[in-house]
Amino acid sequence: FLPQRDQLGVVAVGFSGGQPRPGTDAAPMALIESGLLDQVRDELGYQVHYDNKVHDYSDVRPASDPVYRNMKRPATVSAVTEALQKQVYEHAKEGRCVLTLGGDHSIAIGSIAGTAKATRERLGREIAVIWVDAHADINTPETSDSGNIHGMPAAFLTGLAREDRKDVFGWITDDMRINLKKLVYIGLRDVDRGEKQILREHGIKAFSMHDVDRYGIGKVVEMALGHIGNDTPIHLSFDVDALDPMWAPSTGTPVRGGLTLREGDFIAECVHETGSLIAMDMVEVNPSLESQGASETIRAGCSIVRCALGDTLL
Ligand code: Z70
Ligand code: MN
Ligand code: MN
Ligand code: MN
Repeated sequence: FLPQRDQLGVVAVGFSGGQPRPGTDAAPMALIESGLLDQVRDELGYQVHYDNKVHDYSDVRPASDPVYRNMKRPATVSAVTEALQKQVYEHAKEGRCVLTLGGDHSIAIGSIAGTAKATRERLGREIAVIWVDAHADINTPETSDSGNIHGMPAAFLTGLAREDRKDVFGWITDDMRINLKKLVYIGLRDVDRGEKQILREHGIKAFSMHDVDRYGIGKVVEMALGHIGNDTPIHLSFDVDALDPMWAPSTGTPVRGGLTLREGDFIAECVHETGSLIAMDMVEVNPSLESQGASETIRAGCSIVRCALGDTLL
């Protein structure tokens, strides 16, 4: 069922509207300018399908966008992620592995919806999602304190959050949704009270930093992959704030006590080794924060993407 191993679709998403800080919109260009796609092409041997454009989706953004059901910029995030869903779907249905460069984490609504739909059509299979993050991003509009949609993508993707209005995620159909049993987290350490209740109530598999400390990253990844099962197509959604701020300071919500860069790379290497990676997101890099840490953070993001795509130490 694998995507053609050597074909990579790339979508560069210059979007920061899922949270309040500008800057994540500049991340795709920063990652690409630092040589990421050249390395993937020249060193890892992929044929890269990229339209040479960072999308800002200005053509689909609504003129006005008031708060709705506690969500900030709901129609904007909805329109951008709907357009992204179509882009990712088009790559994935050709059998390409798809790399989405964000952008804040709200964009995972579009990227994961696109791979879930394409994988059902191509292979008749449900995808699994490995969500590597300090945060669970599974607030519903009602449980969210912030109203920021980058704290909600997992809720919309699993159907825990639903909305009929077509211009506010009502475009998400069942074939784009993911199974709560096939979502697994690694790296959690800043989870809201309402989110903890959601994780518990639905028995969602989650490995926090406490588990990483207790078992070590090797065992945690083994357990995470064991939970989703062999031969399940995997979408890896990697929020750079899963890494400790020592390695990735330039992100909107740095949280101490995170993964080392080596642990982040290791997760990505193990996902690659399964042979089941069908798509990946790299999100929440914000080059405009912590100016002296921006290049470190960009390097970290590039390293994790390369590892997921098959860069090996030996
Ligand atoms: C909080 C909220 C979040 C990233 C912050 C924070 C969510 N749970 N996600 N930074 N990447 O606002 O819902
Ligand atoms: Mn996130
Ligand atoms: Mn996060
Ligand atoms: Mn918090």
